[in-house]
Amino acid sequence: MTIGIGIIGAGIMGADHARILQEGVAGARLAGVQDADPARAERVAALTPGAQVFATAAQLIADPSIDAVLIAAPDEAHAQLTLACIAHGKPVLCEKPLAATLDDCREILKREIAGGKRLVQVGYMRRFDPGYQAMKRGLDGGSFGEALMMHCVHRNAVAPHYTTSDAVLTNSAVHEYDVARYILGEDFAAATVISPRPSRKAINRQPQLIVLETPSGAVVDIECFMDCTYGYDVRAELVCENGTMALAPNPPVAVRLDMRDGFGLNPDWRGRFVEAYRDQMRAWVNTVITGQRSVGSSAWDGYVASATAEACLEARAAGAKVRFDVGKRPDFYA
Ligand code: ISE
Repeated sequence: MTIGIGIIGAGIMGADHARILQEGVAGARLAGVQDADPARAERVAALTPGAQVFATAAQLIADPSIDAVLIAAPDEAHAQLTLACIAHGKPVLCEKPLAATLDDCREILKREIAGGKRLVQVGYMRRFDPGYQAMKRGLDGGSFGEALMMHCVHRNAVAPHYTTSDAVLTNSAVHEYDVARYILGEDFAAATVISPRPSRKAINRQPQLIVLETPSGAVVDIECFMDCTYGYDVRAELVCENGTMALAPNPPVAVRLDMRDGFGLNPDWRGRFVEAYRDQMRAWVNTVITGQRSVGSSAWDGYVASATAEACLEARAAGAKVRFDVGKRPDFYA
């Protein structure tokens, strides 16, 4: 069986997901593309023979040739498009964040539960990264003992000029909220956020230093900085009772060139997380075809990441530690 995937949004991420499908994902083919800019949709669809360009997202979602939908449209459109997929009973992989507001996240949970079928996966692809997966396996294996701390660094070389300090908490650091919670197996219950002064190269946003605490007492610190200029840099070290685990450099090859000795960096997340994006797609397609669950983030996980972001916004505004409770996971998402 080969399922037809429709991609909504043909920007940087939509085009990258289309590339993954073009390179070959067993059981799936790119069947349709839609974008507010039809020329952009044409360019992405043209690389796959038979892929159709749709005039509207509603037409793509409703079309019988589309078995499952990948949403890579702007964040503000995520909720409405995800709800439309649920209404049509079509599986959907929505880029993070699940929705732009917590109310919209809750509406998605409500409608998915009412429909009685798990249809939504959220694109928190780091769960598929070999490094984070090894960290989770190591912790679950028991020989490291309990996790005490996780130190995270998340730096973009450059960011679009409209990126705000809020977006650093709600659109970038959300990856760490999701993957740290996945590895630790616990939600967060307290947040503290400090904002250093901005880089003079990007004065309209500040780096963010976030400290999250779990109910059992593990602490996760995250430095999230959008303007480091030198490359895309993601690091994580898990400190446990008996030892530590850290992500290895990526690309995993040390080079000596031009009087330098060290590891190269990717310009952005697409290269750094190339395996994670590919394996996320494979796992999602497998879920759609077989109904088997993957480790991919559910709508509940997407809601929790956004609720954690909301607590971080509150903590920064308060200039103090904020305690919060994301609520009990409904049995539907067990
Ligand atoms: C971007 O939107 C992503 O999702 C990347 O994975 C993240 O690292 C980056 O900071 C975001 O701007």
